[in-house]
This record gives sequence, structure tokens and C-alpha cells, in this order.
Amino acid sequence: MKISPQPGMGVIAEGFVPGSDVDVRTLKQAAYRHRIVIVKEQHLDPAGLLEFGRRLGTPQLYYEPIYHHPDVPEVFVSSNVSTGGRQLGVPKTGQFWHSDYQFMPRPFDLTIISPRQVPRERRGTLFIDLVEAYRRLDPELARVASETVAIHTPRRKFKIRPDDVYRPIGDVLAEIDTRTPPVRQPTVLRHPRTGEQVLYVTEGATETIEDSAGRPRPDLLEQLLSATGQLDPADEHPVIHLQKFDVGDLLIWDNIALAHRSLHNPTAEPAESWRITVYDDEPVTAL
Ligand code: 7UC
Ligand code: FE
Repeated sequence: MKISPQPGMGVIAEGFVPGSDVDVRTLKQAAYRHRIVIVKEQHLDPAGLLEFGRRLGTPQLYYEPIYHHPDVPEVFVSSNVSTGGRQLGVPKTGQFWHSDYQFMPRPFDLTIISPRQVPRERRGTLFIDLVEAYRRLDPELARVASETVAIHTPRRKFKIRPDDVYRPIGDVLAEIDTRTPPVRQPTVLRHPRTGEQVLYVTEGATETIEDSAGRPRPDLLEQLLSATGQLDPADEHPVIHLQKFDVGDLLIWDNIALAHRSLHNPTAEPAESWRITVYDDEPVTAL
């Protein structure tokens, strides 16, 4: 297997041998070290994708069944394609800065994406390295941030499900708060595997920041989102990396160190991707 750097952030892996433990280890190390790995020429079916996820960690079932692939529920489907009136998965997922399961007590360690249909325009996923973004912060702002707690919830971005039609919006909101109560994390989180400091706030999932006295600091949250490029409408901030991909690529990324946001095409061009997310409980010393 050959690993080569790509411009901006991340590496490309060519000649991956699925049966090779050495190759799997190399991919995992590269994901934590370089944040993004593009594995070329991996044409997997849903069961094969799940199998690949099992080699990297423990695949998790997404808590909302509307995203599940009908054959392999661990596969989360993002798709704007409906065939014969049947919608597979959910359209336009993750069109806002977030990390996967950021609103849960434990976010996923690694996200794995298999693009199935890639539009010609406005394709790809944007990434921000929140370790790098923390290093670039003004030292005084970094110090103040490190003494606060960030509160995350899916509330603002939760997608109304087909079965929610005609339900009172207050009932839906109450259900969201019961199933996924707001989660408190240090604003500057220690990466569970690399030990790096991550500025763990996103525009989509972080509701508020509180100082050590429990006072809400919306001003500080706004400053941090702005400093990390998340409020840039043109996505031109220097920490933003656009990752393009093709059918047959497999994307693996460090879901704690990176915030991401998917681009979606305003036209009806078909787009579909399958995803597996894993918890990685392998002892860090093995890395
Ligand atoms: O439909 C969506 O945009 C849901 C997505 C943001 N949640 C993915 C996750 O794993 O947190
Ligand atoms: Fe996502």
C-alpha cells in the first residue's frame, strides 16, 4: 500500500489490501495523524462497508432509523434519490458545521464514507482541523475558552421525519430533549487518542458556552466560531479544506479533531453516500 500526502490536509492510500492487518493499522494511524485518508478503488456493497468498519473499530447504529440502509442498518444513507416514490435514507444531511454524534455523550471516533453517486457541481465535504484552529487562536482567547464548557444538542438541526407531519412542533422538540438531552463537554477537549487539544465547538451543534461560574457566553461562542472559519459565508477562511471524492473512494476521517460540512447541490443532480461510524476502543499504545 502506498500513502501519499495530498494538498492542504490528508493522505491518499493506493493499493490497500483488505485482508492485511498491517494495512488496516497503517490506515488508522494515518487517520489520526493526517486527519483524512482517501482509500482508492474500494467498490464495496453495504455488507462490505460494514466489514471494513469492523476492522477499524466498533460500528454503531445511528439512533434515528430513517437513515438506516434497509439491508444493513449500521450503514447510514444520505441520498436525494427516490426511486418509485421510495426515499432511501435522508436527503441533504450535514449541511452545517458539526461532527458526527457531537450531541451525544460520546461522539464517534472515526467516520467512513463511501460515495455512491457524486454530482458534477458543488461536490465534496468541507473540513476544519479544530486542533490547528485552536493553535491559531489569539492566546488570550484560547485561555478564556479553555476555562469554559460547551453545550451541544441536535435541536436546531434535527430533521422532521415523515411521521412527524401534523405533530405539534412543541411535542417534537420535547421528544428531542428527552432522547438527546444537551451534552456538556470541555470547550477545549483533549483528543481521546492523540492527546491533542481540540477546540470542540461547531455552528450546527454547539448551543451555548458557559464560563466557570455557569454564565452563558454567547459572545465567546461567536468569537470562536468566527475565528475557526465557521461563520465565513464564502468558505474562504485559510483553515477550511475542501475534500473532493469520486465513486470508489473510501474516506476515513478523525471525527473528533475535525469539524465538517457537506456541500449539497441546489439542482436535482443525484447524490448519494453511505456511511459507517465507529468507536475505537483499541488501546492507544497500539497506535
Ligand atoms: O441529517 C443530518 O444532517 C443528521 C446529521 C447531522 N447527524 C449526523 C451525526 O452523526 O451526528
Ligand atoms: Fe456528518
